[in-house]
Amino acid sequence: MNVEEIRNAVICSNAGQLTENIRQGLDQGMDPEILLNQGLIEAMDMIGEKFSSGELYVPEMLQSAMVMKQGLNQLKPLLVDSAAARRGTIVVGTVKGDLHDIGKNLVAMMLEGAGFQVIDLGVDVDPERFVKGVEENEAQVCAMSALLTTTMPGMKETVERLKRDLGDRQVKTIIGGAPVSRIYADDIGADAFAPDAGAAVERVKGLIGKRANG
Ligand code: B1M
Repeated sequence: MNVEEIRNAVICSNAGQLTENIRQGLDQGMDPEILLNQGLIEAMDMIGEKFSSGELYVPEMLQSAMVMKQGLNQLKPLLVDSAAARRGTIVVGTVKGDLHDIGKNLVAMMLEGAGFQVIDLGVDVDPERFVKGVEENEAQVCAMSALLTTTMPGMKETVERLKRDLGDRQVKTIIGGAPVSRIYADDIGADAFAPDAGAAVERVKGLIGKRANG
């Protein structure tokens, strides 16, 4: 067993094979963090790139993300002081008044797949709950999704509330969803916009890097 076989099981969405590969890897004495970073996370990076370039579609990506999540659950108890928490914590939610969650779930799964700790606040999240979620979890990034033009103002309100209430904590914000654009993100002072879940992971990596470097 090697990490490539772990990656292949995720890419082929083969849940049974992945469980078996992880079990074998652990039996052989492989480090759980290597299985996570070079196996599961690298596989999701590859899937994210294929999705962004149009080689893969939502159903395949969702299936792989679910299989990856299962592998993550298998490894979680073995990851001493959580590699995910070290990489960064992201609060995710669909904004106030909006119940669409398929895209948001995809973004959350991909972020988790990339090794971040994800706190999913669900749907219909008002600005106060975003602020509370960021504060309570000491998150570095607040990620908001909206699918309705009528709920997009919830993003602006949340960006403003975060700046007002947590000013010196400098939490970064990223927004996305079908009606949302780069221009809108600039207009409301969000730090980043991503058109899809693969791009969201790349933007969040950039935001965390920027934050870490001050
Ligand atoms: Co609704 N709906 N819907 N709907 N629905 C849309 C969005 C709509 C475009 C359909 C249409 O009219 N053509 C339209 C919005 C029009 C507008 O405002 N521009 C619409 C409407 C009007 C409504 C209702 C008002 C209908 C009604 O009741 N009269 C109502 C509103 C309910 C509410 O939220 N308060 C409603 C309800 C629903 C359902 C409950 C039936 C269901 C949602 C089920 C669910 O999510 N659990 C639903 C669905 C399924 C859709 C469509 C058909 C599909 C949305 C979807 O899941 N796409 C949608 C039409 C469409 O998009 N073709 C539509 C797949 C998903 C993977 O894509 O969410 O775009 P998406 O996510 C992408 C990117 O946008 C990005 O990454 C994802 C993929 O990589 N992304 C991010 C998303 N969030 C991100 C965050 C990021 C970064 C990237 O960073 C944080």
